[in-house]
Amino acid sequence: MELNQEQLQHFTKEGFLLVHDILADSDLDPVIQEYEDHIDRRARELLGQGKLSQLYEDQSFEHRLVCIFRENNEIYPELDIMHLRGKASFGFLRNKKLMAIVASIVGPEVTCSPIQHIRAKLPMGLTPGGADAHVASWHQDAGVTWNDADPYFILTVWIPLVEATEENGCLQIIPRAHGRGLLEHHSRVGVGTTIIDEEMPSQGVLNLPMKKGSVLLMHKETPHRSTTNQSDAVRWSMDLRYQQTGTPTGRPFHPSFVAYSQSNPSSVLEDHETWSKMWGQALENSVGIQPHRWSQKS
Ligand SMILES: O=C(O)CCC(=O)C(=O)O
Ligand SMILES: [Fe+2]
Repeated sequence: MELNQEQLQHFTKEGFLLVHDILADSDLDPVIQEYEDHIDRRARELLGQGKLSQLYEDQSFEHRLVCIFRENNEIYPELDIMHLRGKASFGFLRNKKLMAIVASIVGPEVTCSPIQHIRAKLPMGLTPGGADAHVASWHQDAGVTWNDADPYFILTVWIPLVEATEENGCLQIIPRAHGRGLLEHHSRVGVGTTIIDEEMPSQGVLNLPMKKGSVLLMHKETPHRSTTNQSDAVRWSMDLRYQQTGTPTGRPFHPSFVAYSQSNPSSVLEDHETWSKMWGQALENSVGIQPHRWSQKS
């Protein structure tokens, strides 16, 4: 379903659009299953190695990881799109319903940016090392690319895999704060890339609790953040970025690919193995490259 005029106007004016109930369980559950399968496989390994006391098989998607991590959290760094590189996740990046709404904003030639994540946002205090990369302080997504992408539009798509609530750390955004370009950010150890105090827009903050099946579209200049997960379950979500084919992603050292094309459908990358290999090689070759432009201060 393409976006209608009213929805497009809302996006242009507000810098975001919440599309309710657009994805069905059949769109999202293969991705969830892929993560459940990986967690199950790794739990069995940990059990075999004496690092886990039980499998917690009867626990839900939101709770099983919490039970496992209370004992051992070594699988935490594996849980993201570029690390797991699963077939269902790759397929979802080209999901037909998603491509229809994305193309409504980006245009008919769509590239999937490598700035893509699945986030298992843990209950506060459970992350290895204490700090949580999924608790994002105020930033624009324009602030996490290199400057080659600055002149170009990039669309962020944020998708909950379970209900996102204020309690478990849903997104908060500042509407109508886009259109002023990139604000000055800095990068702080343990906090991440953040808009400097002097540049923070003064408009009101909007909390965005979301149900599974809804999708948030966001302009790359819209300031947003998410707070800690105060619940006892994992807030699973996905955040993807799309842009017009041919424009730089701001992450030249990571692989992008054509996800949708009206003029040349055969240019769409459908081969899972090729995509997985591109990521594997890029991760090996990009060790030590700083993905953001702001140098880190302590
Ligand atoms: O998922 C979160 O809590 C923050 C994610 C974020 O900043 C983004 O998707 O751009
Ligand atoms: Fe972000």
